[in-house]
Order: sequence, then C-alpha cells, then structure tokens
Amino acid sequence: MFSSLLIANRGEIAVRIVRACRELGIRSVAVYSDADARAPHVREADDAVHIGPAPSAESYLRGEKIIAAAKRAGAEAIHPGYGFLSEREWFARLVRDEGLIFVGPPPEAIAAMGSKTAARQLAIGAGVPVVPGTTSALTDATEAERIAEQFGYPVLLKAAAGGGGKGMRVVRERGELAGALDAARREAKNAFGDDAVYVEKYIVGPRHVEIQVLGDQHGHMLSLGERECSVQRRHQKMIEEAPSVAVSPELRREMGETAVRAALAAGYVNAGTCEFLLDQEGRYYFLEMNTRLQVEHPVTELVTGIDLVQWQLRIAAGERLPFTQEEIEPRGWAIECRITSEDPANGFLPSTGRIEYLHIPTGPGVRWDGGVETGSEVGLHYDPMLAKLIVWAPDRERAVARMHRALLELTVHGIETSRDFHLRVMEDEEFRRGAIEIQWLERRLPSIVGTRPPDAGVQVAAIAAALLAHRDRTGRASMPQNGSSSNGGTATAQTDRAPAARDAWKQAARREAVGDR
Ligand code: MV4
Repeated sequence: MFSSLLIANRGEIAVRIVRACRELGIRSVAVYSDADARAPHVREADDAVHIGPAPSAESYLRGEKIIAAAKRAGAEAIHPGYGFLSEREWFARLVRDEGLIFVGPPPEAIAAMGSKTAARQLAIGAGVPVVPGTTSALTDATEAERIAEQFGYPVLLKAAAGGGGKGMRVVRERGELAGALDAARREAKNAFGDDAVYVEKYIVGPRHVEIQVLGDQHGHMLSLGERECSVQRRHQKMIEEAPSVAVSPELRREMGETAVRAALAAGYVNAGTCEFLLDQEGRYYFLEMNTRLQVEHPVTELVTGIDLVQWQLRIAAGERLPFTQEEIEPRGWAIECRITSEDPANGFLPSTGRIEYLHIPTGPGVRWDGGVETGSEVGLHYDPMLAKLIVWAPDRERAVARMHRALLELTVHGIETSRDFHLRVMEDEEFRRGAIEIQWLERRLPSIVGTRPPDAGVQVAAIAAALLAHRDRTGRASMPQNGSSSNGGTATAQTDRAPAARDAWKQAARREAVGDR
C-alpha cells in the first residue's frame, strides 16, 4: 500500500476519502482554492496544498497544479473523487506518466466509455443489450427518418459525445425529425465541441437502475448490485436507494453479469457504474458507464458492507479482491438524500450565504457524508450539494421512516436547502409504494413543493403583510369591532382579544375577500 494520497477534490467526497485514508493508515493530502482555505476537507486531511483562486477552472480543474501539489507534498497516488478531473482521460494519463498512481480506471478504459457511440459498440460486441438504434453518427435527416421508421416513433436523438442528457431530443413523429436533428447538433456542438448525433428508440416510463462494479488489476471483476436512481430532476439525481423494488434476485444476477461483461470488455479496473434503463416490462438496456466513484456509492456500501473507497485504494495499490460473487448479497435497505443549497419552493434556485447553524442527524442507522459545518460560506463557485444523508434499515418501509425521522432532526439555518423537499418525498404515497420512474419527480413536483403549510415564521410574516395591506387599503390599522370604528391605531395580537372581537376580524376579512366594503 502507498503511504500518502492526494485528494483532487473538495467538499463531502474529499472528507469521505480522508476518512478511508485514516482507517487504512494512509497520509491524506488535501488541495484547496482560496474559497476553501477553511473548509472541513482541508482541516480533516493530514496535509493541504493551496492550488489557486476560487473558480475551478483555475484550481480544481488544473491537472498540472494538482500533480505539482502531489509531488510537493510527497503523495504517491491521486484520488480524483467525482466531477472535476475524475473522467478526464488526459488526467489519468498524466498522473501515470508522472510516475504517480491514479485511483481509478486506466485512461484507455475512460476513453473506451467516454464516447457514447463507442460504448454502445463495445457493449453490443460484449453481448450487452442496448436500446435499439444506431451505433454510428447520423449523416442526415433522411437517414434518421429511414432508421426511425424501422423501430417506430417516438425516437430519441442523442449526442455521441454526450451523457447527462445534453443534446438529447425526443421526436414524436416524422415531421419533427429534421428540425430536432438540427437542434440536437447545435446543442451537442456547443456542449461538447462535437456535433455527432445518433438515434435510439425512445423508452417510455423506464427506471434508472445502475450496477456498481468493482474490479482488481488481476482480472477479478465483481458486481455489487443495483442502485435505483429514478428520483431525479433535470438529470440531477436527488434520491437514490439500494436495492431497487423493481429488481428481483434473478434480475440482479443477470444485470450484474451483464455489467461485469461490459466492464471487462472495456479493460476496466477499480470502481465503476453501468447505467441501465429498466422498462415497464422488466427489460433492461445498457446506457453508459460512469468511470468514477459516484455520489450515491454509500447506499451500496450500506447494503453490501463493502467500503468502496477503501477498496478503490487497495485495488490501486495492486491488492486482490478477496470476495467471490456468491458472497455478495444486498442486506436490508439504504436510502440517500442529497442535501443541496437550493430552494425547492423557488424552482430550486441556488441559495448562498453563511451556514449560521447546522445540526446533523444521528441515531440508529444514520450516516452523514458532509463537507460543511456551522460557519461555512456557501457560494456559487461549486456544486450546490452540501452533504448526503444516508440511512439503513432492515426493509424499505423502515428505511423511509428512518429517513423521515433523520430529516426532521436536520436543521440548517442561514441558507435554503432541499431538506423540506426530501421530507415531502418521504411522505409521498407514490414514493412510499416505490412507484417511481425517471419522469416521476418532475410530474409530482407541483404537489411535492406546493402543499406544505408554511412554517411559523412565514405565517407570522404573512399575517403582518395582510395587516399592512389592510391598513394601506382602508387607512385603519386594525379591524372594526362588529363593523364599528377602529381601536385607535395599533394592531393588537389576535390572542389578546375576546372571542366576539375575533369574529369581527373574520367577518371583516370575509367582506373584504368578496369585495363587500
Ligand atoms: C434514454 C431515455 C429513454 N430512451 N434513452 C438521459 C441521460 C442519459 N444518460 C440517457 N438518458 C436517457 N436516455 C432512450 N432510448 C431516457 C433518458 C432519460 C433519463 C435516463 C436516466 C435518468 C434520468 C433520465 C431522465 C430523462 C431521460
């Protein structure tokens, strides 16, 4: 095992990796931008190196600065976390060429899965089911129309260089195809600098189910089961769980074997994830492979008992995986909620400011993977995900109840967060039945964010606003008593009044509401 690791990331995932290092006796080296000088990941690590200004393009995305920091601090290996440099083939190559260990797959495997059309071809070659469609880029609309006729509308246009939903266009009928192709090309060119677009049959109402794989450098590849990730909004996952209500033990074995085949075909090593669509008939289709540790890895850790980050480090050091596939069986249920600095009541608008107070849930079966604390400044330079709240329980029903309880314990003052949104989802009847698919959240969102009674502070503010509005309209500061004149100018708290006076307020409000002055 190497003795020192540099973590090329920030926030909760950097803290997570520091924890794995500490348990393995590895010295951890954090990197940080100007904005993160006092961040928890910096304080928790054994050493830290400043790498530049707040914008990630000048700090966390600068491969050469990260390498220089590793050398300066005497780190032998680099863990990229997720996002930032984690899926950049050139970075994995640079790390290797500089004589350091990249904790992740070989650059060749990142490249093999980086192009979506190449990944499809590779999957087909390995006998992995993919959605019916083309494996090479479309040349023109006529070709697209011909192919679309073959498997029928609706079809989906996708960017070859894409992923994450950019450059995607649903086409419902022939007449829309040419226009949609132009639009998809433009979007793909803008987002990826590559306007290659291909076409697939559009699968209606599927779930997003992904399989975690873990492979060592000696050709031993394992599936660690599925994660259900259908609760997402605009391609941002909000809630993940393991296992999935839609996956039977037989389907799990089959999808697991399929994911292992895809990974081996790519020459994959270390932790990776194969994404699938699972349709309403139980058919599954390989979409793409994420060649990194994922945000939602903890739910897999909790149901398998396998520490994925520790094994990433041990695999990178050349160790062999000591498990057989038969020994891996999910036990119980795990759910993760992403706690973000977004305001669900305001279209998930990013919220910024100082976290004035943070109370972290604890108790049986609760895990908090966080990167902030009381006093942290939340700005706009980085991803809004502050932390992940993860629970484990013996079954799904109890996991949902436990998550609800943990969310009630969570208190964040100073910024808006996704906490109340998650509470509402845990209370949602469809979610509780597991009746979710990729469009579920967006369809359900109005009822999830729209019906919660406002908290006491908001109610007080609403009452005050109503009183002020009343004064502005009538010139009176308070309501008449049974239609008589005001009490002289000060609004008195309603609880100070006699029942008869309260009735007068109600009557006045009703008269005003129906326009009867
Ligand atoms: C699809 C699809 C339906 N049919 N492909 C979205 C991002 C990219 N990873 C692939 N995506 C999809 N591909 C076919 N043929 C629906 C989606 C999709 C989706 C997939 C996973 C999770 C959330 C999603 C939300 C909207 C669309």
